[in-house]
Amino acid sequence: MAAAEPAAPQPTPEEEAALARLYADFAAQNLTPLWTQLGDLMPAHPAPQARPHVWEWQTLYPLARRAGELVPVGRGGERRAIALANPGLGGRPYITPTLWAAIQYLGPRETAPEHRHSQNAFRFVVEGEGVWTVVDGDPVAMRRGDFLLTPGWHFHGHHNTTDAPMAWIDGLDIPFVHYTDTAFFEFGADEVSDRATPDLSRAERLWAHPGLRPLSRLERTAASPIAAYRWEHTDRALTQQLELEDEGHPATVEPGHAAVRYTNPTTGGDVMPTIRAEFHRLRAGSATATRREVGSAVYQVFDGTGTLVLDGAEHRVATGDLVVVPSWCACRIEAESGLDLFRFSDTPIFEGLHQYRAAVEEDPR
Ligand code: GTQ
Ligand code: FE2
Repeated sequence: MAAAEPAAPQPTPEEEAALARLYADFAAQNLTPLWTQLGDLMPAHPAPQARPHVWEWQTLYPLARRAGELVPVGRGGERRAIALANPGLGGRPYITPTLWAAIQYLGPRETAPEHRHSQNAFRFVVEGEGVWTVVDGDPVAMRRGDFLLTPGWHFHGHHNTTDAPMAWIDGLDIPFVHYTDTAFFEFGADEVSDRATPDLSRAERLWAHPGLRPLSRLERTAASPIAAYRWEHTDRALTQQLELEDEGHPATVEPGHAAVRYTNPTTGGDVMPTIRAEFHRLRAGSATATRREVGSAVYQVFDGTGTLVLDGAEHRVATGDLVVVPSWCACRIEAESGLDLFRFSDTPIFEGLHQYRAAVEEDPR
């Protein structure tokens, strides 16, 4: 910089009064000057309102069960789904600015009616079985460890075929669609349209064969046509990554950390346009690097215990617990026992818009 800047002249009382009138006239005309908002609107790096937070499964599940006793499921309310509301987002039912996460509870023999919406949805099952979700007339069994898709504008309803309740988590892009005023919704059948209970959906019989694509379906689709990604496949992939590492072959993300991404077989990309989903497995005693990423993510512990260190604060977690990691939050995962984690995020939105960034922090040890 050149010579020292002269001190700014003090405004006169007349100038101050004129300035106050100017701001009042701005407000009256629905105008806002940039210079009073710059730091908030254009921070040096993401400064999320969403906060890191943990919801414990042992707290969530009994609350969902109480809702099952008191609140019927049916047309109008549509779903007995209880959203995880990020404490930084002013009471809105959003776990992040883009993502919805909820625990959904279906009592014995209950049915959640069919509908469709432009929001993309998935289910992930941490415990239980006996519900079939019927997606565009195709019954899809839901069991422990399965990851199930209901991409936007596909009809879907759920029914519990057993005498035991079942709960699972839903992930949707409801906040993103709400903020952008792009939502459409339609009711479907009051009952599910097909009450068959096959082990495998038609979608899986056509699509879920590793590396094999049906020649009758060569077009690219925006969302994956695979209705269910079964636990046995996910588990086997992770087990074999760790076996390869044991044998001295590179296979893991970093030492002791196996991971897979669920993909759309017609593109090789993410399962749905707005949502990325992955499964991570850490060996007992291992830890990840500390990473920051543009976009927000949610983890559900599938099995085991460990600690998530989020912007330096330690959060202990156990099976079923859900953890939200806001945009650009520094995240390190430490496994106590072996730790299995389901993860979903809004990353495809920001990759698609060329806004994605990530950084690895120096190892503090
Ligand atoms: O199961 O169809 O948690 O439409 C939120 C909206 C679940 C569902 C949710 C939904 C559903
Ligand atoms: Fe739905």
